[in-house]
Amino acid sequence: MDLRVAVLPGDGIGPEIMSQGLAVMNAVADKYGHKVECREALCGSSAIEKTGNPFPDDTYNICKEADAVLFAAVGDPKFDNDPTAKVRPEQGLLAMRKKLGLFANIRPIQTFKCLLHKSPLRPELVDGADFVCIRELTGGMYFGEKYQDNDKAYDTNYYTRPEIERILKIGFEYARRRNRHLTVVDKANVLASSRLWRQIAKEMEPLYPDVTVDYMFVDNASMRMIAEPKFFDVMVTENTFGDILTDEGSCISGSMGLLPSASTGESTPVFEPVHGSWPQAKGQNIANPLAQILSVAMMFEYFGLKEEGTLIRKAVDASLDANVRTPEIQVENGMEYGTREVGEWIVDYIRK
Ligand code: GGG
Repeated sequence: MDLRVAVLPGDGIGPEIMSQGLAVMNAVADKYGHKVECREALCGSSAIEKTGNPFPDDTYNICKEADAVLFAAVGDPKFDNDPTAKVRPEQGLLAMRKKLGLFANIRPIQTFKCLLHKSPLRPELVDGADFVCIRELTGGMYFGEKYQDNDKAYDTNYYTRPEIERILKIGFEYARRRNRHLTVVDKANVLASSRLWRQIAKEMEPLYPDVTVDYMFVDNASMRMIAEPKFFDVMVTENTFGDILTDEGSCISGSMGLLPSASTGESTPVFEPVHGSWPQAKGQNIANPLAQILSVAMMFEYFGLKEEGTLIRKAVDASLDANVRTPEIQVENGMEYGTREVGEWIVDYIRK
């Protein structure tokens, strides 16, 4: 297969984890005879520095012309303490999602047998937990009308029926491909937007008689994820709730550095780690590249290249089993591997 991939390393640890993601992608492409053509583009803080825009038109065009976007992370603390900053790196990510119409963010919450003890939860609670959070990605508070002055501020959690219907449809269909259990997460006891989500989900239920649906308030869902993560199969929720709940999901897996994601919708799909740019770790070769590498697996799988995805997953499992791990998941007294060394080990495994 011929694939054109737009590569957006972004900020902080982004370029380091991206290098490893690309090395793994190229090793798999070589092994299976695929031709992958990469074009790198700016996004986030580096894009603001060079162009004043966190998602420049050139980057948009490169993404639009590609079959897939491989994205790392954006975010830079220098914007946090600058109240005069008119743009922020994160706006680049939001602009990319909006302009490419990527309304569905698929975030699998995975566990790895050998990392169960790295979860702050009891191992028997997380052992076997395996669910997918489908996060609506182009609506809600992140995109609704905003206002801020010195005395007041607001964000608007705006959703329309078509926006809700299309993401719920993805939730129902995903549940059908898994264990036919869909949890709709909202705050319908308080929020009007959530009440519309719930009403539409109930209207759609008869179309999917084979799917068991339950409705859960987001506060209850966040508790249930910790108390009983194996309850969940597919969870569908709005933009803000999904962002927060999936970080919580990393506690089930054992590290933020393990969660990949795919964002799909109307145009080129984007594959990226759930985590951000961890600026404090920039250049230290300590960031876990596995979320980026697993995002490459999701990319191959998206194009129907199942064996390629499986090989990456097998290599990741093998690296963890061999204790080839970055510091945050290393066993006590184990040798610590850097971002680069973990990536190189996985590439060697794939080339074997
Ligand atoms: N790889 C994801 C990333 O860079 N996240 C930083 C961020 O700003 N996230 C906000 C969001 O995902 O909505």
